Amino acid sequence: MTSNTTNNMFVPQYNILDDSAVQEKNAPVSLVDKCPKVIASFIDTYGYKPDFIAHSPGRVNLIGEHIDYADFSVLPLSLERDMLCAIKVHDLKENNNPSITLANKDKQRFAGRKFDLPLDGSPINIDPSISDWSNYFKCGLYVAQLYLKEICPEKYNVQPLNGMDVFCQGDVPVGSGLGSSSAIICAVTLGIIRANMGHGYRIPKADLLRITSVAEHYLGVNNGGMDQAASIYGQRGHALCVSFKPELKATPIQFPTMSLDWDIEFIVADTLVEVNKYDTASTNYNLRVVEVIIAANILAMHYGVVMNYDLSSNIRKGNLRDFMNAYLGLHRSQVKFEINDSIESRINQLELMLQLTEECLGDKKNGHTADEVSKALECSKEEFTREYLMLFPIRFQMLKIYKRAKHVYSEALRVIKTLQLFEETNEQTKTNNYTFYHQFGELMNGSQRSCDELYECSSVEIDKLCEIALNNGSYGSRLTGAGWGGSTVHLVPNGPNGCNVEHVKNALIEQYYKLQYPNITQEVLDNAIIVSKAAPGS
Ligand code: NG1
Ligand code: MG
Repeated sequence: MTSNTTNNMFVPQYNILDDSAVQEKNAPVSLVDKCPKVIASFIDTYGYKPDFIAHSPGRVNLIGEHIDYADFSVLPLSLERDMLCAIKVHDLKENNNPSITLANKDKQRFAGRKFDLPLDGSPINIDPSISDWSNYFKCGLYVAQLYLKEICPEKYNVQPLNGMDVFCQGDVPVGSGLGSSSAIICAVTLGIIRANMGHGYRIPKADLLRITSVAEHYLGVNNGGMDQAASIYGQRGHALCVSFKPELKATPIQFPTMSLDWDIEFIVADTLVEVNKYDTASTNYNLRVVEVIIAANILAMHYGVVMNYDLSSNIRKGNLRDFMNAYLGLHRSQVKFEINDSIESRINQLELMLQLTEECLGDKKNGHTADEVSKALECSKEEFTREYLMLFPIRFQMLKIYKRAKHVYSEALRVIKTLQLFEETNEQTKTNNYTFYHQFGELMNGSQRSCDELYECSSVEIDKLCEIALNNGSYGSRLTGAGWGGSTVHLVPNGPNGCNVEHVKNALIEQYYKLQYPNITQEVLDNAIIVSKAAPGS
């Protein structure tokens, strides 16, 4: 079938998610383009048409780095890069031996797979020790099946799921911190639910987030749920405020409108330096996690408060958010501001935490030794080692408690100030608010400085990309994701003819990519720079 006929045959309709996406009458431009292609590939592979397409995007974090594991809100955005799964459900009559066939557009990296579904409705087996793309599919399948058992126990506790043929087509770069794994998991989960519950069933987004946020745990990844929240709740023209306490949720916040012929876009530029976040010899994501847990416990000891934390978490120690809540609970009557959820109060709370950090930890700005930490925690070195240093494999010379805590509280404060900026600008209902973007850019730059100087998670390559972008018209430039390599994000105004975006993009190509990687191919370059507005979610 030619792409012309497929073009006419597919009219995207939203009919499974319960809220915003359903109301969106027109499909996003990028999907109008991609859907006919995935349908054509499906037909090429299987010889017949799919029943439907499930879709979920990747994400970039705009501000709020390395604070999700301290339970402070972060501000990601879903990208116009996504995973599409075209699916044909097998005829029920032929379903006495149900199976799933998987094909992927990128056959080279992701070869075809086929597996049977247990006949008695028991869950599929996932082996985290093998690294295969079908494991992500299986994670989606697994949590979808648990959900189906929850809503229709009489059926799904005894019956197998429907068999199906699947064709996956994704353009979220894999392994550069843009949420490719959650894009596939969310798309698959939706697809499985639709394939079994049929066309009329609508899953609430909150349920989809609840079930997918833990899906990667079956592969041994203890992620926090920011990626899935962004993928599911994405909305055109909106960033998302993902918060973790009292529960995981994502609230869309609208970007202020610009004048008619100006628009704002984000450039996401990959350093092309791949990092193994969990490598103890180099970057040490886990060391940061341990340092901020220690910081929370030293603060709690110093100020005589008892932290109240989630016992179900695998780190039963309390974090910097737990310390803040415990401290404010104890000193409610002494603090000079009202404690509530308003932006003003949250700013006051975080400013107070920054003061306490100075007061309690500021005499050791360059770090604590293990002996000094044990003393501050009033425990023996053995106890300290057992309780804190065995949480994850880590190596260190000094524990940079002060710097890490200062980053977390100041970064959480920058997120709140960004929210405040959105709120104030939207209230003014100005249509042409460049001040907003300058101030937002400044906060992004502040985040980058803090990641560099206090959290020490930037790199020469990240710094270079940010410098070039800022010198060529970006309002704000910073690393996104864990850092030490991976991707950067740049806030860029897009004028008539796309002049500024093109200008920044060309500068990055000429001054970074071509110098750093003289033999870079066009294909690698095309994948390294993504220009995207906020895209709709699953
Ligand atoms: P990336 O590098 O985008 O996978 C990681 C963590 C996030 C968050 C950021 C830093 C994983 C799977 N994700 O993101 O939860 O902590 O670093 O803000 O490790
Ligand atoms: Mg991931």
